[in-house]
Amino acid sequence: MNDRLYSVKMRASCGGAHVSGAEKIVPPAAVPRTASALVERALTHSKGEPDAVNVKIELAGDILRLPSLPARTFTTATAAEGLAKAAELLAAGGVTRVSEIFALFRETYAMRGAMLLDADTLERLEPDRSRGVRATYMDDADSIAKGTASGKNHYAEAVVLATKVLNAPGIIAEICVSDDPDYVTGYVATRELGYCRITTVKEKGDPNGGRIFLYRGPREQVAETIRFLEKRSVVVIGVPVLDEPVPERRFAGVAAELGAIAAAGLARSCRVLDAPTGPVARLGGREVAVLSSNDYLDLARDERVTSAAAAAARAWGAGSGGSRLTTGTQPPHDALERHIAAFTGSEAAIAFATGYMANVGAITALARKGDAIVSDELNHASIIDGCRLSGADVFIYRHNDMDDLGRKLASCREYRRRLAVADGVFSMDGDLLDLPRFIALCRRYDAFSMVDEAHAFGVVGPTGRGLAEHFCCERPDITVGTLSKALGSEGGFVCGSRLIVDFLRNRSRPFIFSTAPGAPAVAAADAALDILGAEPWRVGRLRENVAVFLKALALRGVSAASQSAIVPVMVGDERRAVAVSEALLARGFLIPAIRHPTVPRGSARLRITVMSAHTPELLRSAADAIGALLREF
Ligand code: WAQ
Ligand code: MG
Repeated sequence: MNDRLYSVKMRASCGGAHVSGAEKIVPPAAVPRTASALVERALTHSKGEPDAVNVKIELAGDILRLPSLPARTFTTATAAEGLAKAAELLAAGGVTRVSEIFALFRETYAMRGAMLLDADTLERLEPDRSRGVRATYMDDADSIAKGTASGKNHYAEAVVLATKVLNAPGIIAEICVSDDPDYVTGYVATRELGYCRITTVKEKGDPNGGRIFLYRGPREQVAETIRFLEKRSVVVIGVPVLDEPVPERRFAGVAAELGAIAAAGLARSCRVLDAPTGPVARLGGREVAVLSSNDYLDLARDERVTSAAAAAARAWGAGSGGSRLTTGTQPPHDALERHIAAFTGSEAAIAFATGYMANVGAITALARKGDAIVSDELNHASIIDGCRLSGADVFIYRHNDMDDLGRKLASCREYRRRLAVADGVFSMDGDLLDLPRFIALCRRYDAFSMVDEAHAFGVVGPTGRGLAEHFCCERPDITVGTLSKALGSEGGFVCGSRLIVDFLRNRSRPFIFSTAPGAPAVAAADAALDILGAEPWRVGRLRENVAVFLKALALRGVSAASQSAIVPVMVGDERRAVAVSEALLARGFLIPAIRHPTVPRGSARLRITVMSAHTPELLRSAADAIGALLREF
């Protein structure tokens, strides 16, 4: 870079009033053509023909090189929209009293320079109020490198100016509206947000415009700030290329979709239950009975389980710090997997971070393009997602219709591999898979049998070991279970033969690419499994509670059936289901309305889950309320 640079400044006026001005910092060889380009610009300015043009050429002093502010564009359709955006940006930059600041633009028109305002008191700080403060001696490094005075480029010149201004001591923001009646674009610049172009900030034809610099700092420093703005030579490096403004339609599309969900009565949000997981919670400061938890055996808050989690956190850390195949496997992971295998009578087990991942991970590992999956129409979303992700051809059979399953399997003989998959307990209906026939059909057609026992584990079978125990039959090839429901912790698992488990460890992407569950959750599940083994009465208590509840509903004329701890009460219409659910909450019962897309449209329902910790009195009063409200609505 040439050491000697010249500042070339142009100023045009008419009848003594400022018309236009511009400047460049250029090497000596570029001075003549720069001067002539600026004069040409003065004579063709849209604000009018000048009667005097001043050109000043002087050696620039010491040059301060500053990186450009980042720049972005906001597309606005009207002046009002643009000013609202400017207000929002200024507020984000810590400037309040924005409307009072905008009102001052009525006074800036005749000024050559900018208003310098105290950002908080709005006092004028510049000594010459009719002239204002002029930021000068600055240019874009690129135009110096090229040695040219490129034609007027509102944008690049404004970025250069704003970069210098925001580097002046105490300046926290700048707002600019062009005084060119044909140029409606302006900007707000702050230190954090950079240069924010706003495509429309005034009406076309409006000659009013100006600049306001906002200062926050000691009064003694103001003179230094003005000296910096008016005298210091600055070259700005890397002015960003001006992007085509892109209107932000993507958010509008999402907002419309969300609006449609709400309009259909299907909006959802999370409510905060302010209590440990269990049969009672606090909701909005009120105590409610929870009849919708998956913590079937009341183990999530059991002292033995929470102590195991706390001890594991101290012994092994809160998180595992890695995936299972890198650094995430610790003694608790190994112990839990052996414990699950022993409890279920399987050769081996493999733990996943969630039950969802266990389903997706098993299905996508075992089936791919060229394979066939035969899946119950009411299977859980995680099974459906696993089927879709696998790339296999998917055949849906009618809910629990083993004849249909047989036909579908028979039609898939030509595929490389077949996998039949079903929920053990169907999560929205509470009924059981016909496991013996399911396994027999899979055998006949050499298909993998896979059953998700998320809602069966700890619930179904005399000691909670699931469907095989209930039906006194063998296990499917692949059993998926969860640590998050009856075991009161979090995570999922697959158990089966050593072959299958070894295969999943090598092929299951959610297993391979997820961070291993933390030792506290793993140790909690292990402790809960100990309790489940030692206290099978919990499973019996749960079954008795379900019987009490079903009988109470029947006595009140509400028909419901269940072979698990999930009791659906059919309502049908989505809004009616929501109304009943809300009325139940008002009476202190937390029972959600299950709607589309979880269940088919028009089959909305109340979904009650019974816990071993519910008292028969509570279950009877819940049945009372359900019966009364179904009649009322
Ligand atoms: N220092 C201080 N204030 C100035 C300076 C300066 N060097 N130059 C102009 N002003 C004040 C003065 O009051 C003008 O009337 C007012 O600002 C507007 O100046 O597309 O063209 O040169 O990204 O008309 C912004 C958008 C264009 C650019 C701004 O301002 C884009 C523009 P103008
Ligand atoms: Mg102008």
